[in-house]
Amino acid sequence: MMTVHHLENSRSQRVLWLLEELGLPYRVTRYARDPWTLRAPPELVAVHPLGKAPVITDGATVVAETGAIVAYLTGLASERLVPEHGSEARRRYVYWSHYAEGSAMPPLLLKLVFGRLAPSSPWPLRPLVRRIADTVVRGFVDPDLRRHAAFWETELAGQPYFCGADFTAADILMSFPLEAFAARGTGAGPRVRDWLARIHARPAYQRALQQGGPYAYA
Ligand SMILES: N[C@@H](CCC(=O)N[C@@H](CS)C(=O)NCC(=O)O)C(=O)O
Repeated sequence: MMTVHHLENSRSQRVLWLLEELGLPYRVTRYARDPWTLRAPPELVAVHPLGKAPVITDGATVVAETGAIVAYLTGLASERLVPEHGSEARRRYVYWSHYAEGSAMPPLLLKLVFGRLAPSSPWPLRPLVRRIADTVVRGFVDPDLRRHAAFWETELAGQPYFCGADFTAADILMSFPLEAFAARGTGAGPRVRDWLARIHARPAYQRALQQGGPYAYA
């Protein structure tokens, strides 16, 4: 049976959710973050050299990177939750599957890192570091995030899911950046809030929460 190496409060929640949606058997090994650095514990390096979550092991096969794991798992499930080849929904599926980690996550991560700069600096430097960090966030990161948030609103206009009428695995990939964005209270729009409410109400999402333990974004 495959094992999901799951880090608390992390992207790997999406893999548990997908497995629940697909009804594939799995077991979970949970890892806690370091409370101060928030890094994954060194045990994860024994599973994959980058030491990040998610990673799945399926016999001798090790698959890392959420998008690659989603492709592996939907492949095992006869492409359920993946739109048909050649359709407009499939074109959108490929786009959103890459966008989630490639475009949406970087500004969210920058916001997280710059937010931690001042608190983790030696105290005499803190006011200066805070000013620099705030300048970068206000001048560069926040405008980018506002642009992404407006884009999500436009893309969800007139259709309930990112690829169209049907829920797909691309919605699962999009969940973490949108949850992280909404959790920061940085202005999620009405369509994103509605989409979040609908995905959170899915029974498979709720079952995945039971499997994963602490998750601050639901
Ligand atoms: N693009 C990768 C990102 C993996 C990643 O950064 N995972 C985070 C969890 S949200 C992690 O393991 N962080 C802990 C660390 O870097 O020590 C993916 O989607 O799998």
